[in-house]
Amino acid sequence: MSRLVLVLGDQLSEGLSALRAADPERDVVVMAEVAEEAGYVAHHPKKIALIFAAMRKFAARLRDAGWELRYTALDDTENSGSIPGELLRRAEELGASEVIATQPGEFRLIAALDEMGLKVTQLTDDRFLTDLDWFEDWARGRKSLRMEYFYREMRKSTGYLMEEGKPAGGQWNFDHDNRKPAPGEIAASGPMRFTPDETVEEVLDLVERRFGNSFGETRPFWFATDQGEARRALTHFVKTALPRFGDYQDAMMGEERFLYHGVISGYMNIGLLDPREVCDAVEAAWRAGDVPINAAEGFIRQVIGWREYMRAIYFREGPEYPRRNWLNHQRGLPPLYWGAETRMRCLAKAVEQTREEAYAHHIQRLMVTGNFALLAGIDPAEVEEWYMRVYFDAFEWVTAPNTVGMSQFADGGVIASKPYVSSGSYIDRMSDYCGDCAYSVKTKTGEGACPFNLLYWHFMDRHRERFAKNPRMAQMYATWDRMGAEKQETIRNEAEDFLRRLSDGEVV
Ligand code: FAD
Ligand code: DLZ
Ligand code: SF4
Repeated sequence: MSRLVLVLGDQLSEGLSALRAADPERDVVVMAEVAEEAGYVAHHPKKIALIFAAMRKFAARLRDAGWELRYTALDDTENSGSIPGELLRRAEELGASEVIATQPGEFRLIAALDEMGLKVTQLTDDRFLTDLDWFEDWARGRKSLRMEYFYREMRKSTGYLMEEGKPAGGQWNFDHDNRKPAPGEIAASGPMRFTPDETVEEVLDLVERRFGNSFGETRPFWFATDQGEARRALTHFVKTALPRFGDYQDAMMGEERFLYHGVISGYMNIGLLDPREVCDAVEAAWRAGDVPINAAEGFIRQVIGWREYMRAIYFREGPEYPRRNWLNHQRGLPPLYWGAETRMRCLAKAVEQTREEAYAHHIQRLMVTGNFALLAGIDPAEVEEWYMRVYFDAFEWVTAPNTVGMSQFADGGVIASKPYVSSGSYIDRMSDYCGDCAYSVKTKTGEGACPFNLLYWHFMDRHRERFAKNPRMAQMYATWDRMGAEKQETIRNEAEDFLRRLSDGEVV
């Protein structure tokens, strides 16, 4: 009797463990565009288009490779609307009683497969480099987990950028060489853009019709939608942007959306690129002398370090992790996150590019939209939902630890050793946003004061009990204490007034 082989929309890899375990002679692959996955959050239309187009092309590839396949398009009249529903329908149609799957990247779907009443084998997703049992052993007994130590283990076990057992360049981490401010101009053309073919056009029409009211522009659409295109995008990145990636990793520019970033996270997360091939390409460019060590190390650290670490934390912490709220932040997400008018140029530009591209780079996510949400005390569950909705690379295994943990400190410090908060001066140093802003970044209180300046101290003050003992924050509390009672009171009052106006829906 044939078995069903489930391939999800973020499992588009020929080497997927479920496909490896199956037999093309007798087993049938099931792929389905379903309302439940497209609707559990109102994803950016570009993300849905990327996934559906890539699913359709991957299905064609599997058929060409000899697999028998049942594909359900979103508009199919028989479509049951969910992954378990489609598996049950196909099981009945084909007389199958067993499903082979690669474990999904979200607890919700793992549980749904377990509970659906067919025998489902969920295999390890070994597209990731970290064995989760190994991570558990590594983590157990440590007082606190820090990415840096995990990363060193990953460097040793993968051998990336290692020379005779030692880190290339004599250091594990070149983070200090990754912090140049925004350059005057950019010497790269941005990510490789692909003209939509017939399949992509069909999907774009479908998405506009079914999801046109969601936040985000569907067109222009230029993402890679198959493995070949994604590989070309990777090669283009390594050649044109990677050499300067290290220097300008943290820089932000109002009119340059991509700077020297890869814009490949979405391709890795849905399986069009394998993290190993990405790191191989980066290491080869460094060995050939085409990119400096701070760029190669900085990039590989993100992929074998942060990306793997975030996933391992998600699975270790469990299904309740995305709902944590250690700081008890309760404010609703302000409409400016959905494009409502704001006078804060940094936020306006980050949200504008998010709406148009379904993309913002790491520092925009962490130090602009994330920083503001944390300072303003927004409910982290609403923040997490926003990130899930708006980015092309958002899947719970990676979005939750980045937002709930790294960005909002809602896990109480599982991921970050201190909250990622800053006043306007950090944004000013790393970007060209402030020059044209209605607020003045140099003004700390009073007329025109940058809201980040006020909110930063308000955050420190209101959470003093939680953070005063953190040695990494002691200096900031000493600065706050030196300000004197009168100045502190002014900051408190002006910050409260700003937060009240924010909650009242005024343009701030
Ligand atoms: P580059 O800057 O070129 O970096 C290279 C690669 O490193 C990325 O492609 C990505 O695969 C990996 N990487 C870098 N940092 C991280 C990280 N912190 N976690 C995981 N992978 C990382 N990344 C996602 O893939 N999906 C998300 O939903 C997501 N949400 C985020 C939310 C917040 C609040 C923050 C602060 C970060 C988030 N990130 C997320 C991490 C990071 O911002 C994106 O991976 C990166 O911006 C993707 O763009 P890029 O490919 O141009 O990355
Ligand atoms: C994100 C997504 C979307 C929008 N649509 C589908 C779909 O129709 N069919 C499918 O198999 N997968 C889809 N996905 C990806 C899943 O949501 C993803 O596999 C889970 O969230 C686990 O990471
Ligand atoms: Fe953002 Fe403040 Fe700079 Fe304006 S002045 S862009 S609000 S940091």
